[in-house]
Amino acid sequence: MKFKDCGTTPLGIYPVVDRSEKLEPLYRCGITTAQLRVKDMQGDELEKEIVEAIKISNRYNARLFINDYWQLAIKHQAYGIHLGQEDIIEADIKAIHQADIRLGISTHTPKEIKIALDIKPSYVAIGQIFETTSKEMKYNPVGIEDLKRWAEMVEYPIVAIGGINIDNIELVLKSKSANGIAMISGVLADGKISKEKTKKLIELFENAK
Ligand code: TZP
Ligand code: MG
Repeated sequence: MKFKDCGTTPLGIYPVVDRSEKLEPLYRCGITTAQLRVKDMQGDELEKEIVEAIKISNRYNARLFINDYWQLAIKHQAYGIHLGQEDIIEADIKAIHQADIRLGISTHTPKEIKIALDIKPSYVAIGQIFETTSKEMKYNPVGIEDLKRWAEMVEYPIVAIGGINIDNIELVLKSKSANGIAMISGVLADGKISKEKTKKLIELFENAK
């Protein structure tokens, strides 16, 4: 059992958003990978949000990963699902595979990387690279040196996440360790998508290729 890959184009700048309405402005800037990470909805409201996000992403041919809600992602044939370490214990990994949906897995330590590799995922996310205020973290920041070292053990695309923004992305790019660079606050200004930041980040990513 091996999960589908994400194609030949690098995942690139990979925004993680809490609402489907944030996706279109990102795609208009040239973003090709995104994640819907909703933490405050349930029931019909949540399902509608997921359906809407998938619909917009399909329109832009973008690679949308649904965080956590793997049953709804299967039901609505999402491009991908993103799960954390606790989630992979509970989720039906086989059902996700059978639905032909890609799977990205979060990791924070070499031990977690090993667990993720056993699942043969579509990508392995490593974080938090730098200090982040967007999520409460159990571990200290990974930093660039460990990102480089750990990346060498992984034969899957790597997504670097956590505390990455316009001011420090060059450090991540210079490490040549990440196929995708995920961020929440890095693409925002006053809680809204910043087109200026997004375009600049894409430019920096493209120039580093
Ligand atoms: N997983 C690891 S760090 C993180 C998540 C969801 C938060 C990333 O947010 P930011 O604002 O890009 O640091
Ligand atoms: Mg989760």
